[in-house]
Amino acid sequence: MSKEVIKVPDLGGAEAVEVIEIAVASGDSIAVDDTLVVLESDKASMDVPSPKAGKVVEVLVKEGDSLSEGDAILEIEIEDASGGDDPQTDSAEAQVPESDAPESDATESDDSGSDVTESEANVPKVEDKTESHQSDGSAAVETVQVPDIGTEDAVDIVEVAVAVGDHIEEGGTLVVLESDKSSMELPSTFSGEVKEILVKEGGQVKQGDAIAKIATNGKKSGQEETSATKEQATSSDQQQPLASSEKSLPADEAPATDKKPQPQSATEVKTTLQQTESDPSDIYAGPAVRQLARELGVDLRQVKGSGPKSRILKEDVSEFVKKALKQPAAAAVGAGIPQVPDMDFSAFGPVEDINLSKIAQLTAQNMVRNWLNVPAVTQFDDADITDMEAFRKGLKAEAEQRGTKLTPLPFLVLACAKALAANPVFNRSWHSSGKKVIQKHYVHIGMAVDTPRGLLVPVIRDADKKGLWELAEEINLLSTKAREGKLSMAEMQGGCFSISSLGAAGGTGFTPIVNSPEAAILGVSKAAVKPVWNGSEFAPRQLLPLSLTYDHRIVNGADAGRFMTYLVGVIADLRRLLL
Ligand code: CAO
Repeated sequence: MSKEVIKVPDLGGAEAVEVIEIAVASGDSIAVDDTLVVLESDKASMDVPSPKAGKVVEVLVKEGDSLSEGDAILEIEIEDASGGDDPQTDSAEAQVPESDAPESDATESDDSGSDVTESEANVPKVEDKTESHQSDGSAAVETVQVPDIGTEDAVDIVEVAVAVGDHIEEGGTLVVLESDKSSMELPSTFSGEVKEILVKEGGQVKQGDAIAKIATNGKKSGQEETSATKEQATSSDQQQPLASSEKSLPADEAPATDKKPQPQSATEVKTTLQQTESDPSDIYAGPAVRQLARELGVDLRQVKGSGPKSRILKEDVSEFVKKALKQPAAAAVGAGIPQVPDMDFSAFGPVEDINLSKIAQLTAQNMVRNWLNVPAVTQFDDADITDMEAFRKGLKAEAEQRGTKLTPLPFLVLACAKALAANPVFNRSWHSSGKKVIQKHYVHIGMAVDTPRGLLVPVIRDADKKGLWELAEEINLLSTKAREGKLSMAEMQGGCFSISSLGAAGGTGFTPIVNSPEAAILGVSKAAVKPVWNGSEFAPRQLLPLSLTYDHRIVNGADAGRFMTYLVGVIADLRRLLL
């Protein structure tokens, strides 16, 4: 058991780099390569990994401290000296893990003469990796490639910062890359017009991969360089890796004396954090925070940073998640919409809490979802059901013989099924891509059933192929099952269109909410006998108020007019169902 002090590794000459995050606490057990602290300059952030496994005795720095190479970070107690890198020393410098360093570095040493481990944390410089198709001063198309980013592993492309046709200046950001430990902007090595983007957001790239083609005005970046400089830049011993971008700071952080001669071209890769004050959509967060956000599925653009310069801290991400989890499920559907505050109604009189059933909670969520997602329009009309009612009443005795109940509803289901078949636009569903709708070639009709536990919508399959008796029996069966809580999930799925019949309850009209992803819903109100002008006189007719709410993304007003006209037509004259 021995104690060691872990120190800041070679920062490529950078000094006074801020501690933005302390990833461990006294008493923590840590493994080799676990992040101890995150350092950040104005251009880069880096995790400092532990070179030793053991138990943290004391953290010797605090957030906001400025550190330079060799400064003590923490004291660690090592159980087994053999577990460390160098049991001979009483202190250990945090190092870049072997796996992060390109093999070619294994035999190199940096300016300071320190060994490979230190050189790995070196100034990020890369050779010019671009390919010129033409270099005679006329227009040329250059391919920008991923430079040495200090790892042979593929890294994620989290942002493509340009579009085809954009003009980009040399040094302007082309893409933002992110590994599990750092993020870096990859600058263009040319000025010119972006001709082609060869990568996409969400993809991955490795050193040498082509990123984009830039049409330059013939002047290749670094063309002014002497050939000697160029040679130097491309020679193997100049291939200073991006020093494992996770571990190094940009060259301009290092004192001039520490820098190796570099070509004057834009071959320097700046491992800048995505931070520009001019663009508030940029995310200002360190790699550890980004990783946490990725793990939790948090969109960092929605998180308010509480750190210096509004940097997003781990606590901000945790707080964001906690808040999101506390939101009532229904409210979460309308995220971003101001909440109606809960009130203490007891201040105004006696109150009681009534817990909602699962069905009622789910219905509330679906209603909010559909209300917020569907641009809905409701169209009204009255169907003349005088003849239909006469016919229905004439069938009453037969219905009783059959042991069933024949209400207006089976007629309406059949009429809607036929109207749907005749107006297929109503049998479509919106696709979330916003680029297509889905046409259904079956006609399943849902019917809203009021049950003691809440609203349920069983579905009558292939309603257009069924006769009145069959429909009446199915409606009775499904509504009984709904009220008794015996509906299966399958019996509530697959609807193309819904009917909400409040006729028995009363009312002259209402605007039902579309049961999305269906395109429309028919509201049925209470039938009433009213005087209707027949051309020569007012005659008493039984009118059924109908309200058709439709998703205006799928259905146009003219479509709705045609549907309604067809519907009231077949209801008024059932013989039309035969046509
Ligand atoms: N106008 C006048 N009377 C009507 C009518 C209308 N539009 N619709 C039905 N009636 C009559 C029926 O004919 C029946 O009377 P008779 O027995 O004398 O024939 C009586 O009202 C009761 O009908 P019912 O409600 O038992 O049967 P139904 O087939 O009309 O409806 C069902 C079945 C399951 C749809 C219904 O019971 C129900 O639950 N409706 C509520 C739907 C709902 O809650 N919608 C709101 C959804 S959220 O917007």
